[in-house]
Amino acid sequence: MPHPPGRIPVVGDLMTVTSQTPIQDNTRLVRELGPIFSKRFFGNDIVIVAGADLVAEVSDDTRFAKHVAPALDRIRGAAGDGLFTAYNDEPNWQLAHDILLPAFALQSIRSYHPAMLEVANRLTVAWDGAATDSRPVEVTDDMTRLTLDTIGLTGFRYDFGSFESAEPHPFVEAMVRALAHAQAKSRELPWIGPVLNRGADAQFAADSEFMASVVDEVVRRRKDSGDTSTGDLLGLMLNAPHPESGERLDEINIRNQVITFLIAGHETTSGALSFALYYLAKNPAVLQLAQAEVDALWGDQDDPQPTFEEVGKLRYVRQILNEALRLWPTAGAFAREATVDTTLGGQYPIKAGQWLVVLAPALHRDPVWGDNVEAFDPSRFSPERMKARPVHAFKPFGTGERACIGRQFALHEATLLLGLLIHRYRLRDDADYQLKVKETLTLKPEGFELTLVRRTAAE
Ligand code: MNH
Repeated sequence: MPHPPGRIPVVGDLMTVTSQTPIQDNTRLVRELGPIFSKRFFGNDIVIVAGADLVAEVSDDTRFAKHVAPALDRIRGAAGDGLFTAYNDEPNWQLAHDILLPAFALQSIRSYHPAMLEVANRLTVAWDGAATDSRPVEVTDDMTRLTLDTIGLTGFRYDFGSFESAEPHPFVEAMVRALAHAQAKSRELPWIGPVLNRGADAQFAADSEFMASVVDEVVRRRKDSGDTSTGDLLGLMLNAPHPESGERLDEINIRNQVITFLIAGHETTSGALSFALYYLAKNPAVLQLAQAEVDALWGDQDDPQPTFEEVGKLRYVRQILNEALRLWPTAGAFAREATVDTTLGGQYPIKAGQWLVVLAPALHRDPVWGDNVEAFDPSRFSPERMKARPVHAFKPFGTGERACIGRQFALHEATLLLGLLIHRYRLRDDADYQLKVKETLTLKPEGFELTLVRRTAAE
């Protein structure tokens, strides 16, 4: 199997040890080494797959299943057997999945729409102020405020009030540090690493404890309210029995689920929105097409309040999001393990239990996407062009039964917001921002600012 040049005995492929940007490094390596390669790290081989054919194979649920890879396993220190970090054979996965699935039915997402809109209005109030003062906005920070408040209100009827504060909510700070630590720990040097990282480990424990205390507060408030309805995530967690067995989630698992949803429910959507705005600012022709779409709905209205149905009509805006998620899938990698002895690509024997990493940014640059894969072109997601492509060529939400449960939630929230922003503002990239992608398990543009100008009917 191909591997990076310059492999060192014992240590292995050194690049792995030092890098703060493993996803981007590995994506570059795919260009040099091809659609499958291995990386060695102190005697452990990690196999990375990125070719559309190979990913189609590892997406075959009769041969492969989700694997909780080392970096994700570290998150279990905070999220335990919550849905995202549960092992396949932990009974709480199926139990929680069945109990919580109704929170992601179409009718439920419809019921979240007013809260999503309310938070979008918080953002436009803040951005209108910045526009009036010609003050640039920190796009990524504000997208994080928006998505955190949205999951708080819709899932838990808890208000983080992120726009009322100049600093991100302390939950976000603890979470970002915990995720970065999990990424770093999974590539820590043997023996010396745990010693060097002692301080960081203590910080991770403190951050996990702080997140748990936020969760306990969220849960306590609901319990104190005497509200036992099952209309949102927290209501289902606390009050819904399993539809068949009648079994309920226990207290520890509820805590794990709340942390899981507070993290998974905002961090990746925030990045996706930030990348979409970056590409809109850099691609005036795309922005113009999107403006035509939103103007057809809301024309010269000064402050439109989109309905649930209208968000479904923003087809081109949805394509823009998909194209942003193609180039920068904000959960950049997920892992699969063989459930049987098998062969990959007709030549690589894989033993049952062996796992591989699917590298989404590299898959999304496979030749099936054409020969100009770096170009931002939302028309790739027109219905005709989608039909012409292999289904497994696009995996921003993972695959199989452990794929993202929040996909429709995220797409509704993000399409609503992008539609509103495109209608309301001209996006000025005064600083000529050069994309720098920060990796803390998830991907986000770092230091991205925009200057906004309110649009008037004619522009
Ligand atoms: Mn989400 C799993 C990406 C938004 C809740 N999510 C996954 C996986 C990917 C992913 C990839 C699979 C990981 C793996 O195989 O190890 N998720 C995203 C992206 C966005 C996103 C790119 C936004 C854009 N996710 C959301 C939102 C929520 C959410 C919003 C909740 C409201 N995701 C989850 C949960 C899981 C998950 C929970 C774990 C599902 C399971 O294993 O049962």
